[in-house]
Amino acid sequence: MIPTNGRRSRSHHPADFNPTTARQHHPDLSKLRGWSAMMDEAKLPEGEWDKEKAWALRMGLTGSNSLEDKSIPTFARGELPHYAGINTFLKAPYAEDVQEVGQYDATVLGVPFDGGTTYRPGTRFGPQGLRKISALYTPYNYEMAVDLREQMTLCDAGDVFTIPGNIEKSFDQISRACAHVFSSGSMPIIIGGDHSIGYPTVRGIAECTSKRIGIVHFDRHADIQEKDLDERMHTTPWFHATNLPNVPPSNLVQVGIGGWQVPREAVKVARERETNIITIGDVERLGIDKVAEMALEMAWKDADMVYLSFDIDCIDCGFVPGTGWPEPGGFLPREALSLVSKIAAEGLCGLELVEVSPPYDQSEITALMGTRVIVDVLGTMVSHGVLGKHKAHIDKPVTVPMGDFDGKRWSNGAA
Ligand SMILES: [Mn+2]
Repeated sequence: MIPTNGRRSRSHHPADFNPTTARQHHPDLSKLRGWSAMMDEAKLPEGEWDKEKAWALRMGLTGSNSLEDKSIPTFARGELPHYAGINTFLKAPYAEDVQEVGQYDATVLGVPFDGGTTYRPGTRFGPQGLRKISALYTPYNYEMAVDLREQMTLCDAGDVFTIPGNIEKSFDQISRACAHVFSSGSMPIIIGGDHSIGYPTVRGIAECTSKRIGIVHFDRHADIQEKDLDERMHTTPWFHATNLPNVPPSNLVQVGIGGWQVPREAVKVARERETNIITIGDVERLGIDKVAEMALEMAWKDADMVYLSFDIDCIDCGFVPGTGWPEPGGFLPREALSLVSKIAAEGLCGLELVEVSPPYDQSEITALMGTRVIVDVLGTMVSHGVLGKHKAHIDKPVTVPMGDFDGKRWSNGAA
């Protein structure tokens, strides 16, 4: 039984209701999401939160005698307080031993690499920037009526060891890490890093399956030329990704493209390969719902799973100043969040959030927007029951052996 708190009665006209004299702006509250979300909260479990609080007391000692709330430990552990702690993404458990990621529905993987940047650097600090500001979120979303802590398992595996100044070695490290996470069955959530990582992330996933992968790519830029400044930079990921045998360009959907920063070289490749470009003007004319429908149709056509690559610069640069190539005229935040949720609702095999550059950020708003995209995607996938749907298509498991390291992880003493 859901407590209605007497509010449902407002939707029923009382006997003395007179439509001619009654004021008309008292809505039927039961038609508002504000009301139904309030009711839906009562249906969510909270056992994991109880477990986390018990764990925090065990890990951080019970609190001082003077505290009335006996769930508060002496040392900050777990979600609370939001301003304290050693931050993982969303304060998820740190999977220090990456052999354990398969125990989680999804794994956050930082890729601190900006060696593919052709203008503003700094995205190597993106993973740290997102983790830091992600601490202000709770795992619960009121409007969606989801609680990620209760309804899914998430870990943060830390960062890939990238090699500054060597793009190709970094790509190899990134592909290996992504293949490890993906083949474990956990959905990789990759935090960049510049957009050059789009190629090695998809390559790592693609090698774990014989099935066909579609890509939905949010960006102001097309990112599909072969080389830039003689290397595979952040302007080139989709040229190389769509060369992979199971990642055909016909399943690449590029949304939000436009402005004065799309190189002609990229347009030529997009034309030759017949990728699908939906400009920001198209979005304006057709509307979010129609664009979502079209993008899903093209990305999923004969494909078995879809990967989402979200460049934060697809949002108008007034909202995301901390990025590598700012371009005015992009999505408004509510449009981008709405569209990305509609894409995620059909299921994803992986997500990357790239091009957040904290050194250029103001008040962490760009990192906050990036965090929001990730949690909205997760919340949508949980509420639509599609998290893990892609697992059925992992048919080429990759073994990433532990190697010969067998010593202690930490020692202050003599060897
Ligand atoms: Mn871009």
